[in-house]
Amino acid sequence: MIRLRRTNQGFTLAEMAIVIVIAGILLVTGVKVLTAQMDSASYAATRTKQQVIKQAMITYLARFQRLPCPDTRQGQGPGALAFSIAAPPDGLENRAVAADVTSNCSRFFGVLPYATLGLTRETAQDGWGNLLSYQIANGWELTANFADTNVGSATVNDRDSAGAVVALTTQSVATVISHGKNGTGAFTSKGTRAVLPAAGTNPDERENTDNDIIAFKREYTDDAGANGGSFDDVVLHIMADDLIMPLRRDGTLQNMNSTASQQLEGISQAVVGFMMGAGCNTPGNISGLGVSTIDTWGTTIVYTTNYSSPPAARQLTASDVNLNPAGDSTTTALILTSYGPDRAAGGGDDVVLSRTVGQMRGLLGTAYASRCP
Ligand SMILES: [Ca+2]
Ligand SMILES: [Ca+2]
Ligand SMILES: [Ca+2]
Ligand SMILES: [Ca+2]
Repeated sequence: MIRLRRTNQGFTLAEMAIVIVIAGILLVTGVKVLTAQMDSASYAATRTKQQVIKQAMITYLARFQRLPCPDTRQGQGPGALAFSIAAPPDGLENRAVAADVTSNCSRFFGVLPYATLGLTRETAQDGWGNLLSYQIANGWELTANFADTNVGSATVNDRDSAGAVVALTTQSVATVISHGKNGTGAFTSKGTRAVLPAAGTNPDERENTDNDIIAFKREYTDDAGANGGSFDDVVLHIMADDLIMPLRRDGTLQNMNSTASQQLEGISQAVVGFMMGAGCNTPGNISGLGVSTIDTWGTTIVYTTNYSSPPAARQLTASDVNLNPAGDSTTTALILTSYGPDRAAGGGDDVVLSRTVGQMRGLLGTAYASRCP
């Protein structure tokens, strides 16, 4: 009798071992793939949030002609970086003088002032849940400094293929920094701060955590032996053009000019009103007319009248040599000047309103005939 051969003899130990090894490889590979996918999702989420933040900064600049200072402590008090579990970041900017937007930033570097920018805290958290850091070049925090010709003064460095430091720019305005997957130096919404990157082995990531206007923006590398150390920070640096060009395109800057023109028109009318009640005397200055004399860029508007000097007699009279000619349509009687975005006389951006003697007479109307001497 022929004994049937068993067809299913099971796996030998050797076969089992091979299966386990293969399963192990597949598991490790699978976990690696999954981790890589999660990492890449975290990087993508971080970059998306940085673009949202850039848009919020453009909107903020359009509204206030300045950028916010970093958030360096809870509340709006001035002073050093001081977060704790009892006093975590609040997303509100901190200045040298508490809540005074005409005072400088107390620090160049801190947490992104998300609440001041009108953003949620969630928007200020990178793909790993840490708060984004924020760095701002000196001057951009003050409305009084705003000019559409301004550039920044912050340096953003990279490294070349030989590992030498090369500046991507020395005119960056602001930098929004994610401290990446390792999160070293990042602030948490709880008020804690992750241990700083080691100055010796990770100088470039370390540079992204201190209080100055220098930052590094390099390609990702997990090579600890690379010049400047490994690098996983996600850095968005914002140039003046990134902020100004959208304001040019949407007309915000032109609106500032037309606001200035309207303001000069209003002051001119107030001057005429004053003259009607003052025997056609022009005011000695325009500060007491009940209208604002500070222009849209924060500079005092200059008032000039074309009267014989000394301007003891400010009357629009036939006896005034400068204002004499009846119906004169060329002699200038009144000039109001806004120095424009550059806040300095000239430069091609001044906004000027000028009235001739004839125009002033027209504005005074019958008052000129009846009240002017
Ligand atoms: Ca704050
Ligand atoms: Ca990092
Ligand atoms: Ca730095
Ligand atoms: Ca000017």
